Amino acid sequence: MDLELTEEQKMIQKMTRDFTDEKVKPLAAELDETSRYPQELVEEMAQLGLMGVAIPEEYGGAGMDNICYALALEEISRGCASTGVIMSVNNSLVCDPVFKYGNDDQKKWFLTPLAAGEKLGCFGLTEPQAGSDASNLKTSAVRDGDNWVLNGRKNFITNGAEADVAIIFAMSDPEKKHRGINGFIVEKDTPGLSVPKVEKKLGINASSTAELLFEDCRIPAENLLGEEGKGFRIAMETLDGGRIGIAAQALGIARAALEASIRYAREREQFGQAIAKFQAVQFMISDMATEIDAARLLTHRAAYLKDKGVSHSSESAMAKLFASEVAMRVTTKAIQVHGGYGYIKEYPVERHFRDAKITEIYEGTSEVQRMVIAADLFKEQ
Ligand code: COS
Repeated sequence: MDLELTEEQKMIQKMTRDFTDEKVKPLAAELDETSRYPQELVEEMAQLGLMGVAIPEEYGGAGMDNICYALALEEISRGCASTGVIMSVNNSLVCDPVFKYGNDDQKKWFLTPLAAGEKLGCFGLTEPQAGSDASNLKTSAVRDGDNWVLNGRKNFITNGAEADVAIIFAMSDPEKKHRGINGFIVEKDTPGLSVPKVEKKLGINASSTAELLFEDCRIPAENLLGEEGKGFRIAMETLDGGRIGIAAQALGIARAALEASIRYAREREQFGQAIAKFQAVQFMISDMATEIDAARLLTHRAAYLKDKGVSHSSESAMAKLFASEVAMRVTTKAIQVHGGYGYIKEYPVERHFRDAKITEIYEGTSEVQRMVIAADLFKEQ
C-alpha cells in the first residue's frame, strides 16, 4: 500500500474539498436546523460523479478506486455529515451490491441510474427486532409464480423517504435461518410499499431515517439479487464495504471539529493571550490530530484491500470502530476547547458532536465491530 496519493486521488480530494467549502459547508447549519433533504447538493454531487465513485463508467459511475471514495466522503462529511451519509448509502450499500451480485439487466436498469445519481437508493436490512442480530428477519418473501410477495417492516432506513430503489433483505425459509434470507431490488413506487414514518433524531438531521412497510408487495422474480439463499452473505459483504464509508464519514466529522477548534483557539483570548498559546489546549488539539491521522490510515488500508478484492471484514470493522470512537472523542474535546461557546448553536461543534454519535451505531455498533474483529482473531487456522 502506497502512502502517497495518486494523481487521481489528489484530484478528487481537491475537487470535493473545494465543493465542500463552497457549497456544502455554508448550508450545513440550516440543513441541520430544518431537517431538509439537500436535493440541490445531491444533484451537484451526481454531476461530479460522487454517487457512484467506485462503480465503472460503463454503469454510470466515476470508475475510481475505494481510496478515492473514502477521500471524497471524508471531505463531503467535513462539510455536512447528513450529506455524507446520503452519499455513503447510495455508493456502498446500494450501488456496490448491485455491481457485485446483480445480473446484466439489473446493472443496466438499476445500477446505471443509481451510480449516475439520477436515482437514489436505500438499504433495508434492519427490523424492529433485528438490529445487531441481523439474521433474525421477520419480513417474509414468498414466491408466487413470477413474483415474490413481501410482507413486513424495515426501520431506521437511511434515505428511506427519498429513495427510488431499495435493496431489501427478507426471509423466505425460516427453517434454514440465515441461509433462508434473500436480497431483492425493490422499486419504491411498487404497490404495497409505503413509508409510514420518518424519525426525528439527535443528529444527521438532513438525511431521512425512515420506516418501510411491505403489505403484499409483489415484485418481479427477476428482482432477486444474487443467488437464492445468499441474501445474508450479500448483506454482510455489503456492510464490509459500507463500514469503510462510515469510517470516512466519521473522519470528516472529526476533521471539521478539529479545524473549528484550531480556528477558535487562535481567535479566543483569555488571560491576555490566545488560548492556542496554552499547553492544555495545544495538547488536546495534538491528540485530536493524531487520532484522526491514525483513523485515516486504518480507513485507507481497508479501502485498499477492498480494491484488491481480498477479504477485509476485520480491517473494515477496525477502521469503523476506531474512526467512529475518534469522532466522539474529538468532537467532545472540540466542545471543551470552545468552552461555553461550544455548547451553543452559533458555533458548529455541537452539531459535529451530535452527528458523530451515530457513527458508533449504524452499519454495526462498536460492539458488533468488536465481535467481527474477535471472530477473525479466534478463528481456527
Ligand atoms: N462476509 C461474508 N459472509 C459472512 C460475513 C462477512 N463479512 N459475516 C458473516 N458471514 C456469513 C458466515 O460465513 C456464515 O455463513 P455460513 O453459515 O453460510 O457459512 C453466516 O454469515 C452467519 O455468520 P455468523 O454466525 O457469524 O452470523 P451472526 O448471525 O452471528 O452475525 C454479526 C454476526 C453480529 C457480525 C452480524 O449479524 C452483524 O454484522 N450484525 C450487525 C448488522 C449491522 O451492521 N446492522 C446495521 C444495519 S445496516 S445500517
